Amino acid sequence: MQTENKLRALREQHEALITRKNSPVYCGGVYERYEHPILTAEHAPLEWRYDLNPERNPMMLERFGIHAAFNSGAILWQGRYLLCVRVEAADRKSFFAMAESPNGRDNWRFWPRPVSFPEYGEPATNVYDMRLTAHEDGWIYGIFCVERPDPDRAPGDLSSAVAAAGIVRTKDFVSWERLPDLNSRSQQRNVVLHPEFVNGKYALYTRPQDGFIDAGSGGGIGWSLVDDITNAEVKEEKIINVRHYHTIKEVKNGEGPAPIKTDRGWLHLAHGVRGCASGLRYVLYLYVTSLEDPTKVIAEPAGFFMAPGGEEYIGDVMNVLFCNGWICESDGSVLIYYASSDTRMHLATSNLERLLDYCFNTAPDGYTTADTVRRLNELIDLNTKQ
Ligand code: M1P
Repeated sequence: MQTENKLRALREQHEALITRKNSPVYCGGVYERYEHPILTAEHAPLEWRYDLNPERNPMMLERFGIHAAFNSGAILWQGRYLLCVRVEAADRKSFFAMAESPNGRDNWRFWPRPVSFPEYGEPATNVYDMRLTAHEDGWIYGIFCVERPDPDRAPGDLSSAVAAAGIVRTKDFVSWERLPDLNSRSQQRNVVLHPEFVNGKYALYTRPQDGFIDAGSGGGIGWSLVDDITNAEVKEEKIINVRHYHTIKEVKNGEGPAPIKTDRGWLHLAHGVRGCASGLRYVLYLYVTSLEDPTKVIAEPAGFFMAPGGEEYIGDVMNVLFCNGWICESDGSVLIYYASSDTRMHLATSNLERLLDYCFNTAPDGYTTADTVRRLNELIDLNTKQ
């Protein structure tokens, strides 16, 4: 009886969490943040965490620890709002799981089983951060980071790893075809497929890096054209969004979700990283590239678009906002699914009109205090003359 009561309480708490009301909160006008996280480790189905049989588990104890639900790819597919969530188990391994909401805003529920697809080559130690792209070739692609131990690590070094881009494709999010990993001279993370062919080729946003953590000489977000996605190779790589000293992206940056096509250009969301006394700080920023030449940045406001706030600072890896999924609805509403501190998922909402206004009417970085003060005085002048 006691076991049954515990089980009933668990089910009620879980349902209450999933169906909790969540509302947008004003944050200065460019976007709204939703009050509560939209997905957390506690949203994981009870069937994943407990043996629900009272005889086998009379104390109703957890049997499988789920630690975090974060960095999710997103897509609006056949009217269905889907996230491909990075779920992290207590053993530090990440896996992918689909979650669905009736409206893209609340009531997110995981599908009953995690995503599974074949390995490619040496089995991965860890996989994470899938970007979903509905490509004009008719497939939905998922590109994600594949982590394996560094074969050249020094004896006793148990942390050196190699990051590569894994590629899968699907038409239903249930069966996934695994393609060969992206062949690249450098390590790669944050690789994203552009949704359209460019000059008849697949186009990838890349992030070349010298080491597993260190972007090093990799100057920023790269761009590479690929002849055959079933055998993808980075032959030439052009840096299209550069890092810069004393900015929000001086240590590294990375493309977020696939860009959204608008009549004023391709709208991009990316993350920028800087170092400080408390470690690395990850913030989100926006930029726009030209429709005629998607490698040309035509707008990029100075500084961050979103940075950690309140409880978002706290988590497994502190001071991190990361986004690899957004959805643009037919009326131009934009749903930004971002994660905080490698722990939980949140939602911010905006629309194309506001995001493009922000991009084109916020001055770019001038890289000096003098320029920042000049821009501020310009605004004060405008307001004083009114
Ligand atoms: O811990 C912060 C992020 O670190 C990595 O991102 P990047 O390669 O851009 O530094 C990834 O591991 C990411 O998943 C994580 O959120």
